[in-house]
Amino acid sequence: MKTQQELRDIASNFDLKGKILSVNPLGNGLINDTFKIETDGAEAYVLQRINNSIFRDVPLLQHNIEAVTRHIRGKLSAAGETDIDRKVLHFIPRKGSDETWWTNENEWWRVSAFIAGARTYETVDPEYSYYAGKAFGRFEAMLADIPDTLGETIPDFHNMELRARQLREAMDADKAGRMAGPEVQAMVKNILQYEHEMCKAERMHREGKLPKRVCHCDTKVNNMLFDSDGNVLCVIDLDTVMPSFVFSDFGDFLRTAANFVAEDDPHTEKVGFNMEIFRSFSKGYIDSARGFLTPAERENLPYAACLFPYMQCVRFFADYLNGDTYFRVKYPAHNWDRTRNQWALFQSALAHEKEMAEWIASL
Ligand code: GN1
Ligand code: MG
Repeated sequence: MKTQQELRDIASNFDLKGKILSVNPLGNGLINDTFKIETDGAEAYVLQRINNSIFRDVPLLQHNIEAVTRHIRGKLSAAGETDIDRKVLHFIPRKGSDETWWTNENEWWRVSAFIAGARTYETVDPEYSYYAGKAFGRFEAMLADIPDTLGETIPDFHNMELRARQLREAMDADKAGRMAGPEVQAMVKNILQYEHEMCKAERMHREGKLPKRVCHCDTKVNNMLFDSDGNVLCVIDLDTVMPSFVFSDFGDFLRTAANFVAEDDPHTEKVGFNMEIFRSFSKGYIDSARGFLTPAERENLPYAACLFPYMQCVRFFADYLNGDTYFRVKYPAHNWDRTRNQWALFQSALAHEKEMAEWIASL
């Protein structure tokens, strides 16, 4: 834990307006550490320590983010939008530099302008899901013609074949000695049964049937800012913006928004895939993405809705077996509860796959 003084010292490396009054924790991400900086002027800021053991190339990551935010700002202004500073993130350079990060070679930090009067939600109703679908579809649509080539900030981030391989490695190494239990063994068996089916996207890509596009890749519900009237302001948490399949953004939103409970709720009997959220989100998404989606992308959206609970189940499970080195945990069985939860969600999504396909075809 950093002291107030340490945080203020880090923040003072950036070109901020006003005098820093306080630096306090903000939000509940599982990877980076986030703080809000209050100043004596009109501006407030968000200070973040970028988790460098996960994001190994921070300059590449910040170049991606700057390219994306620059491109979106241009699109918004060309469309005659107002209040653009609240609709796209803005990163603050380090003092005396153009670079938007500060490092002591051990820790990496950055600062963005705080967007006032914005809220995040952990759950959404059907109406907000529709807006969220439109916003993520629009995000991808705006980035369809970005001139910059973006790097992969986490190579093969949503590659299911890699995630399955990492699970096998975790099983073989059994670093935390958690493999023996009968429930863990049953989970292994369940997961492996669907491995081939769930790796379909990678096969389609190799066969030239599925493109990579610039996607957000972390479309959790709480990565979207809404204003006080419920309008979407902007998409945040841009560290994972990179080339991927559109399935990433579609599937990961539903993974969080269409679950009746939070992703770590241990009461798996309450977990389920909410079709009402699915219908409104997919309608919004297709309303803005219709112009660029290929038939293969569109037809496979129900697969994407199943893939992401499955992939997240595999990732949480591998981390549980590795001894919780990746996702922040609050108690020893936290990743195990997340694994069971995502497995239950995957089962429920699978049961609705046909119904999803009919709905998508009707849009
Ligand atoms: C992580 O940082 P956060 O909480 O927004 C993770 C996502 C997972 C998510 C699960 C870089 O996102 O991929 O879906 O946790 N981000 C990274 O809650 O691994
Ligand atoms: Mg987040």
